[in-house]
Amino acid sequence: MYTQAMSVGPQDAPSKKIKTAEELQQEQAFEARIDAGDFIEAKDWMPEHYRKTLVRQISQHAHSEIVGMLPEGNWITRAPTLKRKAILLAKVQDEAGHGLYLYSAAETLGTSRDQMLDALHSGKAKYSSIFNYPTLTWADIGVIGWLVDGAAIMNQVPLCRCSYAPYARAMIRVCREESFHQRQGYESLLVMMREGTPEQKAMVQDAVNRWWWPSLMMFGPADKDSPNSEQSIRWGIKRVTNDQLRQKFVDATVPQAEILGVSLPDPDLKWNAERGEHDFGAIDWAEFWRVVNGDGPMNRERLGARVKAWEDGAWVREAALAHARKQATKEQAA
Ligand code: BYC
Repeated sequence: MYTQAMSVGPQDAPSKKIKTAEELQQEQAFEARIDAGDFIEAKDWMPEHYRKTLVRQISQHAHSEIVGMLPEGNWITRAPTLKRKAILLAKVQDEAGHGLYLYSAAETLGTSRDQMLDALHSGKAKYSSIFNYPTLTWADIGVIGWLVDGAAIMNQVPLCRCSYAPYARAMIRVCREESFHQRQGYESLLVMMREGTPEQKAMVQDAVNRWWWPSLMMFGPADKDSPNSEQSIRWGIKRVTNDQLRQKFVDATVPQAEILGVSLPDPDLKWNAERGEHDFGAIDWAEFWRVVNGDGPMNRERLGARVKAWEDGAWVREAALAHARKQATKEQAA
């Protein structure tokens, strides 16, 4: 079993130790496969840094799905109708499923689920900044579907072509479900904006104002400040850069906002005919890093809820283990 550290980043740059001729050959063969557009399977040889980068990204993605259940889960008991409650329940359950596909994909790289969860609970592993903001009103649930799942799809569709095949396969299933998530959010906002009271419309606008900038931050730091992007693009782990995806998201979302009848809270947002895309205002990167580094409005609550769920579930894990041991003893005796 591999026991690599969870946090890999620029500080864990590829090992500087002198490589043997065989290692060099393996590396060249691997790079040639990547250049040829081959997909890498779990049993294939891969550089240690490729493996670590994938464990980092996939496990953080899995953590985001599981932590992402919390802000929306907060509204299940208060959904306004049975229909909305059933949709929200299904969506939140889907997120749990996404987490499970992704933990399984990361496990194929030799890191155990316990190691990944330990890294989350100890604060060593990251999860998406977006889930550290509170869900204050019912309109937040529609806006999360529209903007947060919309940003997630934009980021995740290219991951269906990730060079690591088990991750790519997991992402195909995830993306199918995410597109339902985005549509249900948008549809619920359309109903509020077309049939709602002035107060309900104002509630939607307020939620858009609060979620717009954090949604743009989901794509990660600007390319020039993204330490992992260059190598990840080189290896076909990421197919599109953070800034390119952010731009595509803005361009896709502006016309949707117009149809909804909401404004986006950015006075600098405007169509640039020369570039054929929208210009938009400066992102508050100080806020982004504050939230990523644990000091957002809901970081403590989110992590606290995950740690509590892990501790409260100890008896289930113990019971399952005791049952498995008993079965194994029975089988040995037979
Ligand atoms: N939040 O060099 P960079 C969902 C970190 S869940 C926090 O650009 P990379 C949903 C980054 O990890 C959607 N941290 O990194 C669920 C790195 O730190 P480390 C989640 C962030 O990996 C429930 C450092 O900043 N989606 O859709 O090349 C309900 C430098 O960044 C963030 C995924 O996880 C952030 N926003 O690119 C509803 C997609 N951004 O690790 C919806 C998979 C950056 O070096 N992940 N950091 O310590 C990715 O595509 C890439 O990992 C990222 C970052 C684009 C996020």
